[in-house]
Amino acid sequence: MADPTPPPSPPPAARPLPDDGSGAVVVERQAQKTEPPRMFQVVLLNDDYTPMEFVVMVLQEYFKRDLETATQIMLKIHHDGRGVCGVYTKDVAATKVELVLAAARRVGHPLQCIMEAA
Ligand code: TYC
Repeated sequence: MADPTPPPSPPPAARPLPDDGSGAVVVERQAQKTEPPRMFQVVLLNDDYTPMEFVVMVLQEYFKRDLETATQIMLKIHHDGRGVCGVYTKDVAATKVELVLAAARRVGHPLQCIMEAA
């Protein structure tokens, strides 16, 4: 009895590389297709209870700010209600938010840290 399943078709032939006859192989350039990654800003929010020193420490430890810049950012948050700590790719921003919230909760501070599209 005949086998009802047809034999598998051979794989499609590989597209030949361009050949200028010189024996050299030329690989064509691909048009650039990658977009730059979307960026996210990490924002600290003001509250009435988190000590200023803790916020300055967070800005130094997690956002690599020097003491003077960290103090300026902290004071901006204190006066304006919020301030940008840094701008990062999505995964890095999300990790920083988690680390800052964990550090604040460990010592009982209500500090709020969010990320938003830059
Ligand atoms: N407002 C707080 C205080 O007076 C200080 C503070 C600054 C808290 C920045 C949070 O993101 C913050 N102790």
